Amino acid sequence: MVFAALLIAAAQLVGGAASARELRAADIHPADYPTVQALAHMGALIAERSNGRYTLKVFHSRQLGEETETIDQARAGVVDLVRVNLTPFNALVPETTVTSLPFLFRSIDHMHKVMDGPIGDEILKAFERHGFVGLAYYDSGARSFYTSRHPVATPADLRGLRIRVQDSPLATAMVEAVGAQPVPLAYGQVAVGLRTGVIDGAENNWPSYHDSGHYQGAAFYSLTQHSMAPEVVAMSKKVWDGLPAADQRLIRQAARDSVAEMRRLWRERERRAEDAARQAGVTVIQPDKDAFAEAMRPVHDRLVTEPRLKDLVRRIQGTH
Ligand code: GTR
Repeated sequence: MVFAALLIAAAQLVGGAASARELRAADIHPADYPTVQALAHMGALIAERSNGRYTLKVFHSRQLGEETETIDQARAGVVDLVRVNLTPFNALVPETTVTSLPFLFRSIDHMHKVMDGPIGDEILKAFERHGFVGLAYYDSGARSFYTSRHPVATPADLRGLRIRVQDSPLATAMVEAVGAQPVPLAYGQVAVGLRTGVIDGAENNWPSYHDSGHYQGAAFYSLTQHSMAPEVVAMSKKVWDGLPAADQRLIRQAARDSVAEMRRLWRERERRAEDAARQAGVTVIQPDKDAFAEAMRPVHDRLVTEPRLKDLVRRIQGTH
């Protein structure tokens, strides 16, 4: 009896190993960044809950290229999952233009309330019409402008400066709205762009500003906090459609369950990055945020024209 049970167990092990499927995820951040750590956590949950039938390998540090390249790879099914910011998805998934709008979310709590609820689910669902399956949102804090030449306290201080933007029509329009010159540049080029003077500034959250060395080329950090667009974990629909429904559920749940761990890591890292940047001698400016909101206001109407998307804006603003 015992021997037979052992044989069955061994056969299952061999069978399990033979059919183990490696899912591959891409993230541009380094191995110790909260998004990458959270994906690793998600991978551990997937391996455990599938009894090793699935594993998740995370290609971090731009091993598979820049963010927009990894989006293309996922759409083609060459890579299974991507963790990217919502803004590079703007041109592909129209709903994400709404969540990238400047001064849309009133606070991180407001953003969580919206994205953790039915509106967030609706936006994740919208990815399916465009070749992806939205699984979960990860935190990204608030994005603020930073510059190399002089401190920025009002929109006028940005006038004429070359500001790096993410690959998105909205990001471009937002920088134009304050009279600066938008320069679309891959994330991996920003640090060197700032140091060499190819660009005069960029905008990002504390961990990206500090951990990617942007502060070394741009020592004025102005707390405009104009965007709170979170990150998204999305799967290739091509790959997804080939998986059994039970495994789809398992993967989705693991992504969702990794969010709490992500938020814990994020809070810690955000504080640490801000402290480190301040200690390195960065000048932090409290700008006139209302003036930035006012200057960027026309972007809402210019970029959000469809009634369906206008309604989404209204529902987000009306969430308390
Ligand atoms: C970071 C984000 C990245 C990337 C980057 C950028 O905050 O985590 O996914 O979008 O910003 O500005 O390109």
